[in-house]
Amino acid sequence: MRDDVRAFVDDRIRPNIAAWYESATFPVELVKELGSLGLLGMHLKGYGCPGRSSVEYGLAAMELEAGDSGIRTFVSVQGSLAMTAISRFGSEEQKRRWLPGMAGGDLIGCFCLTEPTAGSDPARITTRAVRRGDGWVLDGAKRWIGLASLADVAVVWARDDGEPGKILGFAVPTDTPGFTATPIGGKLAMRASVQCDVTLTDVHLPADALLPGCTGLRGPFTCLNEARYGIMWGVLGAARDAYETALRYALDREQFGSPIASRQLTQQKLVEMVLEIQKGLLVAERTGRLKDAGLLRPEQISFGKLANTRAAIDVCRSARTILGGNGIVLDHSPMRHAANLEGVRTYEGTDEIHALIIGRAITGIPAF
Ligand code: TGC
Repeated sequence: MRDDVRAFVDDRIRPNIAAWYESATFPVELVKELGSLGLLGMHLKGYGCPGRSSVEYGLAAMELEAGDSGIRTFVSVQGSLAMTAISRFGSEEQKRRWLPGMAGGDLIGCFCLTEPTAGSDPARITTRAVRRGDGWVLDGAKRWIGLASLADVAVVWARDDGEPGKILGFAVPTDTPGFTATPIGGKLAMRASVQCDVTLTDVHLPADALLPGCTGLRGPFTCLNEARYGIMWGVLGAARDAYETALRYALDREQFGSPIASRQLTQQKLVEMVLEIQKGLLVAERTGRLKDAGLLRPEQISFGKLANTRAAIDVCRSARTILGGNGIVLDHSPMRHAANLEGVRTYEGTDEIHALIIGRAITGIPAF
C-alpha cells in the first residue's frame, strides 16, 4: 500500500503540484484514480470500501501528504468525514445509495459542520432543521467546507429546531434547491484544494435524508476523530518530503568552497529534522496500533495531531532555511508544505483546542 501510493505521488502529483498550487487548482481528475487505488473510505468495511487497517490508512495519508496536504485533505474529507458519517450513522438505504460511488471516486462528499460563527465550538452551530410534514427544512450557513462546490452529497450538521439541544445529521444531495457552495479565494495555504462557504436556504429534504444513527455532537466528533488520526500521519509525509529536499540541496549546493552539508550548522538542522520525524512516526504507529486494537482514546488522537503537526511545521521551516532564497519559490516543496501546515494545524481542532483536550484529560478540568 505504501509503495503504491508513493509511486502514485511520484508519477501524478510531484510533476504537477507547483502549477496546481500556483493556479489554486484542485486536480479533480485524480479523484477516480484515488478511488481505484482504494484510498477513499479505506478504513471502512462493506459497500465497496476496502476495509484496510488504521496503520495502512495512516501510511497512505503520509505518502499522499508528501505530495501535498491538499491532496491528502481530499481523501480525509471524503473518507474520514463524509463517508464515515454515512457509514456510522446512515440508514441501510443511505449507505447503499452513497458509499459505493464515493469509494470508487464516482461521487464526492463534503462535511458541513463549521460555521462562520462556530469554529472551535461546534456546540454553538445555528443551522436549523425544522420538521415540515414528513420531512425537514434546513436553513443556515457553513464555512471552510472542503470540496463543497464539487460534492454530490453534503453531510450537514444542524440543530433540531424542535429540541434545540439536539444536533442532527443529514445526507443532502447538493442539487437540492437552496444548497449553494462558493469556493473561498485568496488562500495562502492549501491552494491545491477547495474550501467553500455554503448556504442552506429553505432546503427541503425528505424524512429519509436524516442520518438515523446520530442524535448529538458525539456524531460529528466521531468523524473528526478519524480525520484527526489521519492528519497525525499525513503531516509526517510533508515533513519527510521537506527534509529530503533540504538534504539533497545541502549535498549539492556549494558555498565557501564545499557543500553546505559539510557545515556543522546544516548537519545540526538535518539531524533535528530526522529526530522529529522519527519521533512522530513512533507516535503515529503506536496510535494506529491502539486504534486497530479498539483501545484508542480521543485525547490520544489530540496528542498525535498536536505534536506531529507542530513538529512538521518546524521541520518544513527549517528545511526552507537550508534552501536559502531558492526556498521561497515553488521549485522546492518546504515552504509550500509549511504554508499548507498552517491550515492543517488550524482545521480539525486548532493547536489550542487539542492542548485543552489533553489538559482536560490530565487534570479532569475542562478549560475551553
Ligand atoms: P463535550 O461536552 O466535550 O462533548 C459533547 C459530546 O461529544 C462527545 N465527544 C466525543 N465523542 C467522540 N470523540 C470525540 N473526540 C469527542 N469529543 C466529545 C462527548 O462525549 C459528548 O457526548 P455525549 O454523548 O455525552 O453528549 O463537547 P464540548 O462542546 O465541550 O467540546 C469541546 C471541544 C473543544 C473538545 C470540541 O468542541 C472540539 O473538539 N472542538 C473543535 C472542533 C473542530 O475540530 N472543528 C473542526 C471541524 S472540521 C470542519 O468542519 C471542516 S474541516 C475539513 C474540511 O471540510 O476541509
